[in-house]
Amino acid sequence: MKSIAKIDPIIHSAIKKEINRQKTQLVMIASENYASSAVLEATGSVMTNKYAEGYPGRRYYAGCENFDTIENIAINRANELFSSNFSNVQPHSGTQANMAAYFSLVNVGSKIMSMSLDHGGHLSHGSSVNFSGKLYDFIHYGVDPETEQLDYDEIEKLAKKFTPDLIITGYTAYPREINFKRFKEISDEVESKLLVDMSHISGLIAGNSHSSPIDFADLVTSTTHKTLRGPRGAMALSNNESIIKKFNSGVFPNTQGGPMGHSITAKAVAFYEAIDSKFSDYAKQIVINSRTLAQSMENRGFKLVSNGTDTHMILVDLRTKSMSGMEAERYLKDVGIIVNKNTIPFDPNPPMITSGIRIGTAALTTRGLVAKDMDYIGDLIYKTLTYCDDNKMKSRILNEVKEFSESFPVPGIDT
Ligand code: DSN
Repeated sequence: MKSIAKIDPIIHSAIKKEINRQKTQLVMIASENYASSAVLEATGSVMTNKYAEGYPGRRYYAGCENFDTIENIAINRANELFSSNFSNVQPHSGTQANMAAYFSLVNVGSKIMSMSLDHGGHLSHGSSVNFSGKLYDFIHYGVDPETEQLDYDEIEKLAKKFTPDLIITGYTAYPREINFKRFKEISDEVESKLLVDMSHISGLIAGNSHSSPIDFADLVTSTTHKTLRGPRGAMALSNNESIIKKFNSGVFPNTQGGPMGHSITAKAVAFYEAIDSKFSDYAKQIVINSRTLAQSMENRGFKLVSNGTDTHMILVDLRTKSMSGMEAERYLKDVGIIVNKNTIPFDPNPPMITSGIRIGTAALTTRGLVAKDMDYIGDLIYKTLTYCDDNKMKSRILNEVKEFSESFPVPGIDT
């Protein structure tokens, strides 16, 4: 960062502090990860300089030949990675990918069925404060109150009653495997389309640690920076040519202008890394780590939503601890363990307070942590939340976390 240091010391100093934070804290936000050095280099490359509205071979600017090469490679690699026929690698974010998805699958005002936000859905799946909730007629399903897992028979009943034009599956705070085949059967039964937003689990799917939605969904959207470990951004996949054509128009010119060349380049690199067989080992380890952390916390008296996990995340129900998610997030942050407060199903607290925390293992798995480390972290979390008024204990844990965290390399900094 020699140039930044020279011309903009204030920003240089802020980035240096962030490097230190990412190295000395335990990053356990379920939607975060550490991109590789190669992905970071691509993100910081000259590809950021180029305008290339349009798609490969059909641009509105001259000089796009290298951009075309890169975007075509990214598209082909996405298809290879997820065994899809068609893909679009231009969406700037998951929400923008979902916006283009709605524009390509249904009409404004159409009926859409999705998981409610407080049961694990996403803002762009019909929240009233998001464009989706304003433009479409959403109805929400949730999880079963007993199992805290999807009840496919209930979802089927609701779908028959509501007859949506589109059903959405794929969540931000649901720790269990999703049965995409069952969703396809339900959507066929009510003659609706099926959209899968696999943002959280796309790395697990790429690494064969979660079943793939591609044979069942009309369209699949995903961010690229979560378990998939690419740059910030998004993508879409489909096996249906007419749907992907509509999606392409839904992205450009409908909702986006110039594509972000640096991000598309970094997506291409990330897909290349995920095609490598080592990525399957990574995905497998994420789930092993998550299950070990779940067990470690259950052994120490914590209640987990759905009593476990099949993915990269666990959701802790803090109601038995008489502590809110907001408080737990703060106590953990004070010792360098970074998680986020999260609503749990049927949460009595509002979203700014919540009764739960969401914890993910994708980022720490990238740094090389394995099962025994997760058991240790479970103990650190237990001690932090149990002795939250004991300042001596807190400062001891803070030092322990720092020393422990620094012993694992950070991509782009140490490797
Ligand atoms: N906000 C992201 C998450 O943390 O799950 C999803 O967009």
